[in-house]
Amino acid sequence: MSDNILVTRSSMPSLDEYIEEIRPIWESHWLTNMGVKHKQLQAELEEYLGVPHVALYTNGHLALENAIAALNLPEGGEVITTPFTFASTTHAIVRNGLVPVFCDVNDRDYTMDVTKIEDLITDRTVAIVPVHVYGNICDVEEIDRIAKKYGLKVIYDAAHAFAVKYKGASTACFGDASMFSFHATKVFNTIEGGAVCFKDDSWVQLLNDQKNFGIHGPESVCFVGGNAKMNEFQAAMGICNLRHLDEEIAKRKKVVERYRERLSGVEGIKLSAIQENVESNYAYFPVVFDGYKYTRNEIYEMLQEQGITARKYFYPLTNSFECYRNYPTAGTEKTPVAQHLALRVLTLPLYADLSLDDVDRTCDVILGQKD
Ligand code: T4K
Repeated sequence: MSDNILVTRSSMPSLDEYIEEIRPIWESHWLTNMGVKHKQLQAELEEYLGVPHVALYTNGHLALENAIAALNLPEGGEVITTPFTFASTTHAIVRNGLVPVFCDVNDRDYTMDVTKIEDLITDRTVAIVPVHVYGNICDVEEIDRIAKKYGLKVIYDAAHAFAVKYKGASTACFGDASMFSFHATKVFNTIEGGAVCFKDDSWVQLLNDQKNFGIHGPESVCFVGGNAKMNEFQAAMGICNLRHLDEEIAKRKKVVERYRERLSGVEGIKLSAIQENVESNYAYFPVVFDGYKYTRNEIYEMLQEQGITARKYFYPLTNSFECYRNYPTAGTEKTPVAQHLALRVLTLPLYADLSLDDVDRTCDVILGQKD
């Protein structure tokens, strides 16, 4: 049993395996700009996810920002999204000159409450950016129906949902595009990294140019692009980690099962619903303390005292951020379910190598069974 328990811990290959993978990079001196490892990882991910196209990025945030930019939406257009997420989702919308309109979430799996979307649509609405929060899958069928009815674009923030399947299909298949984060804290990591998955063939060149300064050929710069390329060392880490991913997810599953065994049915403790037709990646284990003998903040402190780190993902809501104070669409009162959750949720330690003893130690503190 370890002393301190972190909220998560990066999955890594053995050092020998990584060295073997980076040796050709070292020997060739080709470090970035869509080199051999970049192309290899891209092809492996297209096959793993069963999608026609994957574009790789240096991080998930730039992947999302670029995917939204590729839609070429009119400045000031409204984008329906959720505030129960990491800062990145809302920032990616705003940094594209668009206005976030916050939809509440449901209290079963914490994804966008699809019954509230249509009420938020105006003649300025241009897109929906839902979040598969904690790896829980949004109601993709209803979102698709609404998007078609009103002619809206859909980009999924699937940062947490890599390797999740719905009805046998990868989460990468839904909407106009899906973004994954491959950050060190994610189920699958490339140190920092991200991807956009899409079906439209015309986006292949567009996304390539966009993440490489808008350079279209040796003497042609066709638009104002940026720099968001994944480098060769990141790609090599991804190639190694992908080999072990299924095994890592199986280990995470055991951790989650133990948490559920210990915490299910306890009065005042609510666990995220197990979704039908979904193969989970066991990315996060959120617990909502609602009417429990201790408050969320008390539990957080009690765990800290025992050297156990939990996280208040996602508190505060993005619609309460200082930088959005002047937006008429901001304000937590417009998303009461999300606010209720944000004040009560803790995500517990979860990673592939977390021992079941450490899960028990965490649960003992929560249940007040620590002497
Ligand atoms: N959309 C959503 C819904 C997201 O959640 C995120 C990112 C994004 C978009 C954007 O994707 P990226 O641009 O990040 O690819 C973390 C991550 O930095 C962030 O990726 C993630 N979501 C967010 C939910 O959490 P922090 O600040 O909470 O992480 P930090 O540094 O406190 O680390 C937490 C624990 O992880 C540490 O206690 C130990 C472990 N750790 C951390 C690092 C950095 C490792 O084991 N290895 C490491 O290298 O933000």
